[in-house]
Formats: sequence, C-alpha cells, structure tokens
Amino acid sequence: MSTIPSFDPAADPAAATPTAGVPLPAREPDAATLARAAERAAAELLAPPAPQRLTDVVPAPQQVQPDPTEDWVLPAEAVIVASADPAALAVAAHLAELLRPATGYPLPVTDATAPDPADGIALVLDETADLGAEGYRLDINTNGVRVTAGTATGLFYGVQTLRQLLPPAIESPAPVTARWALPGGTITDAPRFPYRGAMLDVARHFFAVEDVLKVIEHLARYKLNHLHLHLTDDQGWRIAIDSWPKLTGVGATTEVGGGPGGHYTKADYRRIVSYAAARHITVVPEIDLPGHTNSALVAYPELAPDKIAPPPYTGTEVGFSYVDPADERTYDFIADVLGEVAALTPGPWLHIGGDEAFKVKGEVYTGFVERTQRIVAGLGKTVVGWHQLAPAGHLDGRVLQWWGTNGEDPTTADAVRRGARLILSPGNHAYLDMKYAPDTPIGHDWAGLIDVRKAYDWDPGTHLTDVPTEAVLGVEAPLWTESVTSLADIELLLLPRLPAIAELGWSPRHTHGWSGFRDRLAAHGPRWATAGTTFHRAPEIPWPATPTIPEQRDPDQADTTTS
Ligand code: TNX
Repeated sequence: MSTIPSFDPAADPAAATPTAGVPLPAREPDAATLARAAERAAAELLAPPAPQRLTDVVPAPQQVQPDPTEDWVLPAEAVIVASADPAALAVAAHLAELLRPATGYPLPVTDATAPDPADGIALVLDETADLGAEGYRLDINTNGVRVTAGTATGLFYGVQTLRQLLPPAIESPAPVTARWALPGGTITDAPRFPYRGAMLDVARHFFAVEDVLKVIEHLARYKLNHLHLHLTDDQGWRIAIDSWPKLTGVGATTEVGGGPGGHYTKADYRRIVSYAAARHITVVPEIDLPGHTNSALVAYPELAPDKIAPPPYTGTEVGFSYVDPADERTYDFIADVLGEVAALTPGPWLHIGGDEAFKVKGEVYTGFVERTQRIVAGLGKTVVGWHQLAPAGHLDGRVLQWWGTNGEDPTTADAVRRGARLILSPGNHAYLDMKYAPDTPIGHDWAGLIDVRKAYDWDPGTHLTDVPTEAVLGVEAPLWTESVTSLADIELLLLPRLPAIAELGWSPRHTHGWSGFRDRLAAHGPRWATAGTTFHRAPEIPWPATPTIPEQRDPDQADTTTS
C-alpha cells in the first residue's frame, strides 16, 4: 500500500515558521500544516492505480511480476541518483532529459556509492548482479524506482522500459499536467539475441543528419543496438573520403528521381556515431562492393571495367555497375576507402555489401570478396556482408546478412557450417520498404506485402533450414529508400513494424504471441502521436480511439499521422 507521507518540518518552511512570535517545538506542526499533510495522504490513498500495466512493454520483457499495491507516483521533487560511474551518470542524465520536457520537473542528477531511490529514481551499477551484458532489473515500489544492471547498457534499457511505463503524456515536448504514476512490481530482463538492428539507405535518397538522429531515437526506444547505414550505391556516394575527394565532390550530387543528393562530412558522420553511442547503439557502415558502385565510377572512371565514366544514375534498377575486379587500382581504392571509414568508426563491423553484383561471377566474384575480406581484417574490423558473400572463403568472425524470402538456402547454411554467423533480414518479413497493403502510398512489393502481423510472425531462431539458433547473431530491419524522400516517409514505414522486429530480436520466445503484442503495440499510438511522430495506423492494431494530441503542437505538423 501507499504509505502516508512522513512529516518533516525541516522540509516544510510553513512548519518551521514561528506562529504569533512563539517558536513551535520542532516536531509539533501547526494545524494548517497537518491538514495539508492529511490532504496529501488522503489523495495518495484514494488515487487511482497507475494507468499503465507493468506488462505493457515492447519488446516484451523476460519476466514481469506486477504488484499493484506498490504503484508509485513520480513527485516534482524527485532526484535521479546513479552509481558514481561516468557511463551510469550519462544514462541518468539521459533519463532526466527524457522526463523533464513533459513533467517540467527539475529532476537533478546526483551520484552515490550505493544509490537509493528515496522517493526518486536510482540507477545502480552492480557488477555482481547476474544480468548479463545488456540485462537489467527494474523495481518499482512505494519508495521509488530502482534500476539495477551490470553495465551502463543494461541501465539504459531499464530506463527505456521505465519510460514506457509512464503515461503517454510523458512524450509531450512541453510541460503537461499529469499524474506521473508507475505500476508497482519487478521486471527482470535481458535480450534473446546480441544483434538487433535497422538499416537506413541514405544512398538512394540522402537524409540530413537530424533525420538520422531521429531514426536513432526510434531504435533506442525499442532496445535496438545497431544502426546499419547503407552509405553508397549507384545513385549516390554519401561519406567524405579524403583520399578520393571526387567520390563526394562528384558522386554525391545525385539521388533517385533527380534531387540534389548530399553527403556526410567526417564531422557529420562522427556526430551520428556519437549520438548513437550515447544511446548504446553501434553504427555499422556499409560500402557496397563490387556492384552498386555507379556513383563511384562516375567520379573515378579508372575504377570502371572499360575505364569510361558512365552517366550518373537516378533510376531504381540494380545490378548493372561494378568496380573492375581485375585492376590493382580497385584494391587501392578499397583499402583507402575502408581504411578511412574504419578510422571513423569505433564499432567492430565493416559491411562490404556484395549483393546483386550480377556481372561479377563465379571465381572472379569470390576472389574479389576474399581479397576485400582480408582488407577488412587487416583494419582490425569484422566483415559483414549480404548473404551473396556466402560462397567466398570464410574468415574469422564473418557475418552474413540474409535477405532471402524462402528459408531454404543451402549455400548460406553451408557458409554457417564453415563458421559464418547470421543476421536475419528476411525480405518478406523484415524489409521495411515493402508496402503494408496495396494502398500504402510508398514502398515496394517485390518481396510481398508486409503488414504488422507478417513482420511479427516468424522466429529468427528457426527461420533458416539447417541453421542452428546459435549461429544467429540477431535480426535487422532494412529500409531501402528508392521511394522514401522525407523523415515522415521513413517513420511511416518504420512504425509500427520496427517494434515488431525489435521484439523478435529481444524477447524470449515464450513471450511471443500476436494478440498480446497487438495490444501492447496499440498503446504506442498515443505515444507517437504525442511526440509528433508519423506512424501507419495499421488496421489490425486496436489503436485507442482518441490518441492524446498535445496542445502545444505546431498546427503545421498536426496531420502527421496517417489514417
Ligand atoms: C534489393 S536487398 C537490394 C537493394 C534494393 C532493394 C529494394 C539488397 C541487398 N539489395 O539494392 O534497394 O532490393 O527493396
């Protein structure tokens, strides 16, 4: 039960003020103060329970033990106290930034050797807690909230869960009056797979840094930990490479449909990487080779098989371009480009593409891939590539990203037997550029239509024949952008399917169930609406009838949700 607030005259200036010149004994409050305390206590006792249930979390946690007698309301004077560790304190600062706009509360952050909630929120780094590299425990009771984890990453995920347990108004960018109630009980949680990601194709259409940061926020909310950036393709080269300046000088000026294109400077890229890192997300840069390279060939015809510059390409066909696998200059180019990208990228992965190089066949293709894999290893990075890399020789740690639409793939299964691990991105479940339904205004349908249920109803652990669960590193939802031209377009395709893929990557299989997921997901509609985020009102989801639309919203943005 809620406890009656204890009375502390030192905390109440009215209680300490002498009445009629006679100082009151320290622990005998005046009648008005007593009345106020009684009023507060009565309000607590009569208060409705927290509107959210402890089970209302996406992705579904491993274990949830609700205790409705332990609901707690965040008070205006709450303090966030974290273990005295820079990474834990950074998570505490992040939590404060998430909660301050809507609550308007100051939420100061402090540190302590043994943080205790004391009517606030404690983030406790406990290396002896048996919660794994990304797990956490969340305890909510009438004393406050405690998040415990063995790592700052675990604390970060506990914070994301905490955020979902507050009312949807917490997403408001400006202060709103609300009762910031949290449901009591304990959640113990850890992910099923270590790799949970999404890909953004910034090559077909270029997206400003701010848009990428917004995508990172969506990933973080659902405990995804990798952002794969498809940085280069026929239609544009998007990352500055000092040793080959025309890649962006010439190759970045185009995009699908004839728009102006664009590219990230090294400072832009570093900003994306650090914004992601602050959200415990690793950036996976992709330089697609040997195909999907028309923009590079326009800039440097010496890389082309016939040494003639092709015209810039702004269409949507694939498979026609390639760098010359027989020319040593090509490998200088690859070593320079991958070297500069590796130097900019703190994460362990370098994605080398490898898809749809239709004109580089057989041993020429595998020879090219093996040489490129060695360059990546020489840079101290681990190779990731589309599953077309499978026939090439194995190299320690190599990861294949499988995007097939049929779970029978003997070539990939064989590469797994030789040591490859897999990221699963089945085209007919995880491709976020597929339309939801025939009337989806943007997107493709070559891998089929993907409604929310189709995105959700598959098991990464058993999806590919003859591939054991242990070989599956995780899942990734790719968003190709041939038809995507704005952040609103990105969000329309991402939400609500990204949470479905996130749940497959995070939640234990025993939690899997469409009707439960559908209901938990529905509760996110009001959150997105409140935050001004576009999403697809998928008809199979029971969205609450009247999503909370914050009064402060800019009227120009009022119509960002689709019907
Ligand atoms: C196939 S999937 C591609 C991309 C396209 C996408 C469109 C893959 C590795 N390659 O080049 O953008 O289809 O859905």
